[in-house]
Amino acid sequence: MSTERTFIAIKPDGVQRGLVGPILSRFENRGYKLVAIKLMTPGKAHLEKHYADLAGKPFFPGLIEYMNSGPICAMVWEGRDAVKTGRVLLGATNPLASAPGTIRGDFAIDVGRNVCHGSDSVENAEKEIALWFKPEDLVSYKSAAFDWVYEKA
Ligand code: IDP
Ligand code: MG
Repeated sequence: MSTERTFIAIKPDGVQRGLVGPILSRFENRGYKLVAIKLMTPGKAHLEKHYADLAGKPFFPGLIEYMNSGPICAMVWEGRDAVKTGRVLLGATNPLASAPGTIRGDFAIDVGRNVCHGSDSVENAEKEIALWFKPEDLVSYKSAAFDWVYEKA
């Protein structure tokens, strides 16, 4: 386990349904540190790049249309094991298979409206952070809660 950064996004349905605060709180409450946040509508080409691995899937055009349908709240969260634990906080891709207590398990029903995105590996997190943010968007600071969240640095 190590200090990692993960790319988390609140998708257009999450933003429109007023879930920015509740979703963000899950990460804050757990002890992760917010290092970048931006509300944006990046456009089709950017979204196709973000989901390039899924370009061959039958749901790809619908996925791009969904992601392009409104503003997205893009974030970077930092902390121990942030990538894997971020995925646990999100829940399963299909919200019907997500445990209650997870974001998708509490706020979503359809896989095509599953309110949030989270990087699935450290390597992909780095790629996604580079796609969505400029290096100077990532703020460097020590969280006041750090020594209360972690036993050892
Ligand atoms: P993930 O978001 O949990 O990492 P991926 O397999 O990477 O899941 O798929 C990316 C996104 O594509 C999902 O979050 C979901 O919005 C959408 N998606 C995945 N599978 C389906 C499907 O079978 N139908 C419609 N949309 C899907
Ligand atoms: Mg994925």
